[in-house]
Amino acid sequence: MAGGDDLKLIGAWPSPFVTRVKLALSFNGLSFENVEEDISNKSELLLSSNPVHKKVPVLLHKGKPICESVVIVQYIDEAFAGTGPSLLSSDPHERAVARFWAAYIDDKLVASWMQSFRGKTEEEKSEGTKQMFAAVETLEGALRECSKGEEYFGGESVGLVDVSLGSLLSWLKATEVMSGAKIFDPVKTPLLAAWVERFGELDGAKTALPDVDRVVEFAKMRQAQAAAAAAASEN
Ligand code: GTX
Repeated sequence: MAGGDDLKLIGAWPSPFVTRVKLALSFNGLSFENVEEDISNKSELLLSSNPVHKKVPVLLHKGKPICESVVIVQYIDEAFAGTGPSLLSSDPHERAVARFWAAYIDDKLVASWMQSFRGKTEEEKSEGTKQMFAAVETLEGALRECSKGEEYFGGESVGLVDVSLGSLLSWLKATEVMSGAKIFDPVKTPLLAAWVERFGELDGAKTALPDVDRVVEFAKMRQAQAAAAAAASEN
C-alpha cells in the first residue's frame, strides 16, 4: 500500500474534519500512521505542526505539515495522483464549482448544524436548525447539477464535494438519532437521501467513518459536560 511511513495523520476520532482526510486517504488506497490527539491537552507535535490554528487534522507528509481538511484532501489528490480515482475534475470550471460547494458545506451546513446544538438560547438553536435544513435543500440542487445524472457530486466517482459532505455523515446520522428529525428526508431531498445510502456502502467510507452509536455516546457525554459546566457557572 502506498503512503506507509511517509504519512502521519494527527487527528481525533470524533472530528468530522479528520474523517474527511481519512476518507481521501482511504479512497486513494493510502496507508498512514494515525496519531490520536488529546484536544484538551495538545501535543507539542500538534502545536508545532499547526501553530496558527492549533487544530486537527494535520497531515505530515515526509515530515512536512499540511493543515485544514479541505486543503489536505486536495493535497492528497495532487501529491498521490494516479494512486486512486482523482477527486477533482481535470476541467478548471468543474474544479472551481466543486471548491465552491466544499466551502458552502463548511460555511453554511457545518456552521448552522453546530449552532443547532451549541446555540446560547433556544431561539439561536432553532434558527440553526432552520438554516441547516435550508442548506441541505440547497445541496440537493447542487447534487442534481454536479452529478449530471451520475451517482456522485463528482460524477461517476466520488470527488471533493462527496468527501466534504460524506465526512459529516456519522455526525448527521447521530443528530438524527438524538433529535428524531430526518435530516436527509427521502421526500424533500430524494437525491441526497439516495446518495447517503450509496456513499455509506463504499469500502472507503466504511473504513473511514466513525461508528454512529459511538458518536451518539460521545455527543451525549459532551452534552452532559456542557450542562454540568453551565450549572456550575450559575452557582
Ligand atoms: N477548518 C478546520 C478544518 O477543516 O480542518 C476545522 C478543524 C477543527 O475545527 N478541528 C477541531 C479542533 O482541533 C476538532 S473537530 C471539532 C468539531 C466538532 C464537531 C462536532 C461537535 N479543535 C481544537 C480547538 O479548537 O482547540
